[in-house]
Amino acid sequence: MKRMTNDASGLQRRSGATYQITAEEVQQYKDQGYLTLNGFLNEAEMATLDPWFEHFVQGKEPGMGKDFCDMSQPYGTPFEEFRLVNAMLPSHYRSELVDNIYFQVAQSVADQLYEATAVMDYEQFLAKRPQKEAAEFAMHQDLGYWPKTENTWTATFSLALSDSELQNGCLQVCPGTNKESELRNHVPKEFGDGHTEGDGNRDDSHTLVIEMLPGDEIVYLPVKRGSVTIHDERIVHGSGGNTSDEWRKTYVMAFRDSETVRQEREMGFTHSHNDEVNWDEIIH
Ligand SMILES: O=C(O)CCC(=O)C(=O)O
Repeated sequence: MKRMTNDASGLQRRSGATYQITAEEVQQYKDQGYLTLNGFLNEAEMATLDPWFEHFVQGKEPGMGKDFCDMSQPYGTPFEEFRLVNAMLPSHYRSELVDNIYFQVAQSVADQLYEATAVMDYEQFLAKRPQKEAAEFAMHQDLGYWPKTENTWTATFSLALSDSELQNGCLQVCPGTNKESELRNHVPKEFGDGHTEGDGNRDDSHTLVIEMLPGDEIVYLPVKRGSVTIHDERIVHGSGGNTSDEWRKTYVMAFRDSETVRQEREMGFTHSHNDEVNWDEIIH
């Protein structure tokens, strides 16, 4: 394949399901813990994902339990009041999504970012309702949500199904935090009505939050529909509310080392909110 420059468009970089990235981008991911890749999927490919996204975020998939929830509010919030709609593990519920084109192209990039074997660990659909200022995804490090494993390598892709902008609450990261030696302390999010997650047992909500430090600099990552951001497991990130008249729609897919995923499953951890695990015991 021909050598690519960082500003080459997606169309120039794609060959079948392979999206070629540059050595500079691999290095940027290692150093800075995030990356943006434009033109990841074309419009025809995006159109194969849209109906499934709508099916899930409109709450049409039965039997999801806590896998269908609002990440900005406690479990049990009525659907009509959802702000940050979250549907976990869509391809577990609908086999039509297994091995979809997004997965294939993301796998091709994960393979270039990682020198060992990267496998898809989990995916999720996220949608922010229009004019919901409180549809925030609380700042966190992904590792704060996950079990302790020796190898923590991760590449989490966020595919924009709608243009993702500052006004509708695009992803935001704190560069440099990916290099911090210690993971920050994650605590259950408080919901302002005296309702917390409840002693960290995750019965009431899944959402954790960290304290931001005075030196934390926020960089916003707006992307067009069909483009992706990728972030690692240590970078402090989250997203703001949606003050626009349009939905923000995102398809998240995370790749981790194959042995890490095997260890997670051995602990009974699948990234489903319905997992019956002792969260206090296994989580970082
Ligand atoms: O896209 C967002 O709003 C946040 C997603 C996120 O935090 C994640 O995928 O780890």
